[in-house]
Amino acid sequence: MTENKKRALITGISGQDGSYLAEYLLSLGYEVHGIIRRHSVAENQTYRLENLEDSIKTYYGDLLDVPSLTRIFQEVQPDEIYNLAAMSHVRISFDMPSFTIQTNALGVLNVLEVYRTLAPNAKFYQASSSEMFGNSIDEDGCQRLTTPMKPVSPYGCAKLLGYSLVRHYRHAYKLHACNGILFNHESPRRGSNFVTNKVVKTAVQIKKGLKDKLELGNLDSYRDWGHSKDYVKAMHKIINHSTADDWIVATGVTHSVRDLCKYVFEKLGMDYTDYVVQNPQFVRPEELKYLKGDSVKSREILNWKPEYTFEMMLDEMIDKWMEDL
Ligand code: G4F
Repeated sequence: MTENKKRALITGISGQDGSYLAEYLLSLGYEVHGIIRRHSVAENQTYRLENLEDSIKTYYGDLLDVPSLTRIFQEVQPDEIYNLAAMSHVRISFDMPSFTIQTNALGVLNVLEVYRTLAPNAKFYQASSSEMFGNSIDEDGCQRLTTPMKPVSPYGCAKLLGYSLVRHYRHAYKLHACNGILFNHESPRRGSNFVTNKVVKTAVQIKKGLKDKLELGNLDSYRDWGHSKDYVKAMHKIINHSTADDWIVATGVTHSVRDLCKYVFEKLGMDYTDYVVQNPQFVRPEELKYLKGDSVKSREILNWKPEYTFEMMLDEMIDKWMEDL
């Protein structure tokens, strides 16, 4: 690794966003370092990074293990820190509330403290989430920076504390610490227990005669779904804006889970109503019903806009599963 390149440190580099962000930063000439957690099946922690093995440097660490963060920060001396590591599954956060709060809230505090003490001149990006809004909706049907945040899951509560800590550290210690409030974003690299990839994968399995039904929870919740590749570009614009601030990243278009099923099954020449059944196991104790983000500030000031539509993104995911299965 060379001396004069900008150094980026990505926590959660092995995730969907981490892997796309690493690729994007490499394409911009960055030196990319990333933190991965130990997993009992070694391949599972790096399969999204297979093509990047020779181009990035990874370190074992964890947001809850401050000595590991200290060691990594001392070694990397990052210019930009992207804190993407999290327990990212909302329904599972009801099963593991304590772990979720520790990782997604206390973990942010840990990384902020190490940042403040060891790399205060670096820029910091926090992966904040539209799940923080809960069921607050402005009169025009959108969520924006001024919409009250009233989370309805352990995941959302933890993310709200992380978001608040980033704002606090920015103001108290004059750090360049930013929040990107990202609405749902998907891709062929999405875990197959999130609804988009679960629907696409199972529909393809049904099409190929490998399964006969798709079990889902709530079909009537709405989400503003974008593509992860577009959203990692927004992260880079956010951290590099002249002033540290909070930003919404969203498409401004919303669809229900039912719309998603309808599109995917129709694309494969099937009728979703013949295959989709409800299983209470996938219904949440409290549901966030409707998301539609107003990202006008990011579009006007950062000059960011998504390239993928909902349909283009799903087509890409369908193609991937048609090839893989
Ligand atoms: O795909 P999901 O699990 O995503 P969710 O809960 O909206 O969270 C995602 O977006 C957040 C941003 O708002 C991120 F912060 C978070 O990390 C994550 O990326 O569920 C989407 C919708 C929900 O309403 C859920 O109830 O789909 C509904 N759904 C219906 N059946 C299901 C299922 N979700 C999953 N995962 N599995 C189902 O069987």
